[in-house]
Order: sequence, then structure tokens, then C-alpha cells
Amino acid sequence: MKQLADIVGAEHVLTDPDLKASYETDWTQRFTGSALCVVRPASTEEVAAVLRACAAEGLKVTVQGGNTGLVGGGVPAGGDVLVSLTRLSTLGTVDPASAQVTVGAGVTLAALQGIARDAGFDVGVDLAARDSATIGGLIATNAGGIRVLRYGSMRQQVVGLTAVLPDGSVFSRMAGLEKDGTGYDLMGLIAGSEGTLAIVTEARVRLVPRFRARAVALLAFSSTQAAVDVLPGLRSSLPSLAAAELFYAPGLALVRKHSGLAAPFPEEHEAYLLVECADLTDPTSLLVQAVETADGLVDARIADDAAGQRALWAYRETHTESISAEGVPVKLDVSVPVRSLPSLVERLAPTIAGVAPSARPIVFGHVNEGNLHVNVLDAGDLHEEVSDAVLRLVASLDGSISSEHGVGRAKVPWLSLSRSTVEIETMRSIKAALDPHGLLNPGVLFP
Ligand code: 2HG
Ligand code: ZN
Repeated sequence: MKQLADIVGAEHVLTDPDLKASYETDWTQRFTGSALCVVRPASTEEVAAVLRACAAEGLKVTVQGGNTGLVGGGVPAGGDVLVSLTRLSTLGTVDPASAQVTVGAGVTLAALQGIARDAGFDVGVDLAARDSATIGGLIATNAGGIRVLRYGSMRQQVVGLTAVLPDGSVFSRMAGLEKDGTGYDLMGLIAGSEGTLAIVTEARVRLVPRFRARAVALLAFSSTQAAVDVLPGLRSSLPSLAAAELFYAPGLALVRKHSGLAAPFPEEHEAYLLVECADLTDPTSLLVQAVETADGLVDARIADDAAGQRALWAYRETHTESISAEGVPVKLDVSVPVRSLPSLVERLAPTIAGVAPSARPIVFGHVNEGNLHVNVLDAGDLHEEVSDAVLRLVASLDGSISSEHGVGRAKVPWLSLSRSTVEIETMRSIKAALDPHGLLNPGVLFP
């Protein structure tokens, strides 16, 4: 501990239980672990020195960004050193020539969006936890969110990375080369490795154009199939399509209960699709036209002003907090090929009722990626059973047990439903090559 204090300063090594507490539990309250101490380095060099000191003492390390993860990946395993990266908060200056910017791992997504927008750009990734989620965590988990349809996940936004390997050596490729054909894609490998291979300390992020002109529509359908069926038409007629988010009547009811929002339509409908177009010129008339010609719609609302758009987004973006206000849910994040989405949704309720009859599933997600967030309230002590039943159903539809939240500690028992033995062994070989002593993020990813 003395050695860690020498590296980061005594005030940044927290051992007092009260001071450690907020780092030891995730915000959903589902995962808790006791850290030996919380260390808050402020530079790549300090992270490297902390890792060397921990390795010398045989201490394991868990890495944490904004602590907004949903699979327990950033919560201490117990008896390990928790390295919090929020002090790595350097904001670079946007380089307009390359449309890139360099930022520290502890910078929040909202702060990055702020400097990008001030310079006439934007960030390709966006998600509801933007005010707390950090760039390092977004990269480590290859976060997705609401813009994947247009710009891909976080991995696609990374053009440069500095990361500290478990032995304290530093990997740094920060030139921001858009083309680089020299061997393995190590940045792509570290992105999405959930802190099991290296600690990301700094990134060069590719920016996207800032589209100020927006139009948002909330579309109502009588089935998931109808909502899925309009997507190809929207995609082909709306080049400015930037988001397509799905939710259902039970989720909307919960959101309204906790937010006090008015009902969006005079009648309740089975499924809702929130779509957003973003462009240089006002996309409203194109969106109106696409909506008017779409088949299977039972109602629609379009907002062309910022306040109206925020109000429509609130129906979707307050799902997570409204669910948490009801209790601690079983939280699953799955994806299936889009054509199988209606079948998944149809089979979810009976599958869950089969193992937990009084459970209340709340489902929403990102339709373009076939990505459903399955939150199950009132599962009592049947969390494992519910997870197992849903994840097996997903696997039977060729889906993934974790679409965008990562495997963390929560999904480890089910990894083999999504990854073959050959794939898991290959991942283990990579882990053994980079982290032979299993120092980083013990218990995350691997069974
Ligand atoms: C979202 O899409 C996030 O809002 C959170 O991925 C999902 O709370 C969830 O299950
Ligand atoms: Zn999501």
C-alpha cells in the first residue's frame, strides 16, 4: 500500500470502507465485491507503475471506468486492487484535418461529445449512460448504444490507443493512421477484451460529422414482426437514419409510472419503434414521407423541434432507470439475427414463465442489430434459472448471450452457448500470452 501511495499520492489510495463503497458496487446494485484498496492513477506512467507494484506483490487488479457497466466486469472480485481510471481525464484538441481527437480513458462520453460538437463534429457512439460512462470503459467493452446502425460500435471509432500491459509495458499507437496494414489488429483485440488483456489509458477517437437537423418519429405497431418489417424500407429511403429503437407496452407503462410522462398515443399498442434521422438539412419531410408509405403502422407521431424530440426519446431512454426503480432485475442483453427477432420476442414470455411464473419481463432494444435488453423483474431467487432459460432460447436461434454489455462476471457460465470450444481456447491462449499470471480482471470473461 505504501508503494502504491508513493506512485499516485496517499490521497489517491482509498482504504476507508466508506470511501471505497461507491467503487465496490455497480449502480444496478447487483454486483458487490470488497477491494483491498482503490487506487486512482492520473497518467499512463502511474498505471504502469501500479501494475508493476501489484504484479510484484502477486495482487490481482480489477479495472474500473465510470462504473456504469451492467455485467459486473468493473466490480472487485474480492481482495483485489481496484484501479479507477477517472483521473485520466485529459481532453485533447480536435484535429479538423483528420477529424480525430485524443482523450484520456477517464473522459466521459458526454465530455467527449461536448468538445467534438464545439468543433463541428460528433462522436459515432451514443448511449443513455453518457454522463458517467468513460471512453476507456466504452473501448474495453466495445460499447454499442443507439448509433450502431449508422456508425458501428466503439471499436470502429478507435484509431489510436495507449494501453498498459499486465507487466507494466506500454503499448502505444497514437498516430491515428486510418490505414495501417502492418500485422495483427492489436487495438481491435484490446477493444472488447473487457480489461482482461490490458488497461486502456488513452485513445484517439475518430469523429463523425455533426448533423444538427434532426427529426424523430415514434411509430406504433401491433406486432414485433410489423416493426421489424418496416426497417428495410426506412433504411433504404432514409440515408439519414441514425437510430431505430424498439420497446413494448409493459416498458412504456413502467416508464410512464416513474416519469409521469403522458401517453404518446390515445390507445396502447403492442410494439413501438423510435426512429431518428440526422442530417445537414431538415430531414422531417423525408421522414414523414417514409412513415406515410410504411406498411403495418397503426399510429405515428413525428417531432421536428428539439423539445418534442427529447420528449419522444424519454420514452425509450428512461427504461433502464424505471426498471431499476421497481427492483433489482435479471438483466440480459442478447442479440439474434434480425429475422429471428419476432420469434425470440414471442417465445420469451412463455420461456420465462416456465421457470419463474410470477416474473415480469420488460423488453426493449436496438432493432437494427437484433439486440434485445431482456430485463426480468420479480424473479425472486430464480435469477440463474431465468438467465439460463432465456440464454438457451437465444442460443437456439443462433444468437449471442451478450450483444453489447460484455460478458463480465455475470455471463461467464453461459459463454459456451455463444462461443465454440476452439474459440474459447484461442481466447485463453491470447490471455495467457498477454497476462500469464492472470493479474487483470480475475473472474471476468473466462469460465
Ligand atoms: C440501453 O440500451 C442500455 O439503454 C441499457 O444498453 C440496457 O438497461 C438495460 O438493460
Ligand atoms: Zn443498449
